[in-house]
Amino acid sequence: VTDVAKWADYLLDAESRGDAVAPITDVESGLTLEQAYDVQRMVLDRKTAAGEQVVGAKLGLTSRAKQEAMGVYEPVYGVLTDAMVLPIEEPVRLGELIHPRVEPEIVFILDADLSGPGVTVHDVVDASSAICCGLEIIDSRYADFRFTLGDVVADNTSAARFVLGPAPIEPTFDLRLLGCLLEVDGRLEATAAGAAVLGHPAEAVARLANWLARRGEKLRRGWKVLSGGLTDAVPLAPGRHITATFGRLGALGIRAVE
Ligand code: OOG
Ligand code: MG
Repeated sequence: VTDVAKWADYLLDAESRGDAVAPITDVESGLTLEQAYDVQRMVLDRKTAAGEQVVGAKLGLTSRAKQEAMGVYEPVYGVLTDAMVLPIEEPVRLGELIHPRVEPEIVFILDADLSGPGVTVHDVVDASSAICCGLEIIDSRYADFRFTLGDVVADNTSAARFVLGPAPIEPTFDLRLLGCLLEVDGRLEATAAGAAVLGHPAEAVARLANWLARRGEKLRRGWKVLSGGLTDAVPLAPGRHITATFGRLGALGIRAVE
């Protein structure tokens, strides 16, 4: 039987030491998706017991670019806490993390609860007072970012930090056509449109609300929901500067320091 508490401590320990560990499924076979979400939940419970507050949720592996890069072909979700908030203009401190990577995302700001089942794209847009651009800094606790579906779910889908764009706007236009340019040190690295995320980024949020219903949970008013990287992620290195420019949502940059 899977010892949920043991694996939660294993991952928390890797995070606090800043040292990557082997994927759980290298050590123990038979981790089910349900158990993986139980491990994720226990990691969160330990963090909230220590004073962290939940501020939102995230989806991962919602674009083909991300799925192919990581070799995991199913969308997943994780939880965001206040300890992961990176204020705008604040550099990413590499010493606090293991091997961070950055990815551009479309972020929904909810002004109503969303509880499944049956949540649609339309419901998500309706419940979102605003959307903004975001950069997620992911940092797998597993060596070389190598993991299976169950591993990445247990590890809160590599969540580490996120920064939100400065100018949220109402989602009153076609989000499928929202363009995204990703630049690294001023050089164009990747391009995408909103439709890269499951055909429509609000589809990701709708799926999340519907999955949460199975565990008796819901998306809450005030939460920020990251709909998933539109492009593959870019590794951070000292001095590196990464900028995402998103059509009507404007631009957002971050820089890494030791
Ligand atoms: C898993 C997290 C993926 C996204 O937006 O696709 C993710 C990983 O790639 O380490 O956050
Ligand atoms: Mg992400």
